[in-house]
Amino acid sequence: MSVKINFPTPSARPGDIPDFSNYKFPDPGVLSVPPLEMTAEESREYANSLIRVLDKEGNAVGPWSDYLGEEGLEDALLQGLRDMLQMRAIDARMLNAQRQGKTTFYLQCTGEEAIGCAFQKQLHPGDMNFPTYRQQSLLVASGYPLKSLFGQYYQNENDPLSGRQLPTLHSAKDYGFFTISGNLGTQYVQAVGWAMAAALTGTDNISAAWIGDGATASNDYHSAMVTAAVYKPPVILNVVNNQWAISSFSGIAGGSASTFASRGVGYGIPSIRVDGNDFLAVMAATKWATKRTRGGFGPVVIEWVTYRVAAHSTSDDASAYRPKEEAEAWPLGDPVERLKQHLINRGKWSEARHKQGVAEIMDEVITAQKESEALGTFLNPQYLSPSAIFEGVYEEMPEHLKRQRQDMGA
Ligand SMILES: Cc1ncc(C[n+]2csc(CCOP(=O)(O)OP(=O)(O)O)c2C)c(N)n1
Repeated sequence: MSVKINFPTPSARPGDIPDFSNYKFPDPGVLSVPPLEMTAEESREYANSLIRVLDKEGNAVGPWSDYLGEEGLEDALLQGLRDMLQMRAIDARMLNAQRQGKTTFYLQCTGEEAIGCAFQKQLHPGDMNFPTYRQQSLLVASGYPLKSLFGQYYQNENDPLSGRQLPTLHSAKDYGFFTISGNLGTQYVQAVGWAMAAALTGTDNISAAWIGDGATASNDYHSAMVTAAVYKPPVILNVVNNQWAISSFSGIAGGSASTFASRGVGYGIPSIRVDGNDFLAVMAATKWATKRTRGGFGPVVIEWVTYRVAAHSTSDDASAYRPKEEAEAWPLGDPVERLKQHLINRGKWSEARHKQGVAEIMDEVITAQKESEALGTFLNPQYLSPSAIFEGVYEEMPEHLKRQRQDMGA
């Protein structure tokens, strides 16, 4: 007899038939809406199950559907569909742009659009997201100008950051979008700290921390969780479980042993698990979480269960580590198709209007992209003034930097 060690392996590798038989999802509509003051202990069922609203036919069912109410709902859903389509169009165009050498790097969020698009709409002005590189849908849904979005990807004169960040690492304080960090995990620490400051300074703003399933293995995630559990600041701790962390499946970060939401319970933080491909479920769960957090009931963990359809980034070949057909086999479907079907069932949308909508949105995106490309891309760079490197750090520029700027003649 010898001691043992465990090496987790995914259920399917390239060439295998995709296998999600280990994934047990409850039917839509079975979970109730808990009170805002729910404790961690009381949240166990929510942390192990899955909040779902849309059924297979695209109808909204159950208490979380009722929780959304009817007032303004159809307009919000139509807007949500538009936002998701715009996000998807940007993803498609930027993949091409990177392949053409117009930018160095892009990360698609295809398949995960519902999470950012529905979440953002429940926030108030002054709330702050601490996103990863895969939450650009928060920006899109906040009405961030396409001009600034593309400017950042191409690092041209429309880049609000003047080329000082990697393409895809946006920063947009006025849109509640804290500067993205390339170092995974740090956003959690900062979001918790920001929420503590919001409470200490007497605002009624909340923050939202974002992390991927893989990055929950980072130390920063755990220190942020302890701090949030102890001080109970107004923070929503989001874990986007899209099943893959580049070539590592979610089991490598502990996802086979327990759900990511149930870890929140272990820390003493009430936690819920939600179908991230169900726009209505995302909307309802976020409505509940923002009310709870803003209402002074402390932090909440949300695990969004989804699937990363695209490769990790434009530098990654996903076919090297997972079956090509895995995304299509994802049991919880595609967020755009599901919301589309729901709106058709409501009599608010049709296949023909959808086709037309997709084309119109793609046209808008292409027009904005071309306008941006005229100002320079990595293929035809139009260099920014060197004086830009001196700006944006100090409110009052120190003397020695003023002298350096003069020496550069900038
Ligand atoms: C601290 C740190 N370690 C490693 C990396 C390299 N890295 C970039 S993305 C990534 C995978 C992240 O996966 P996940 O958290 O699941 O998010 P996803 O990309 O799937 O959205 C890794 C390991 C990094 N950027 N920062």
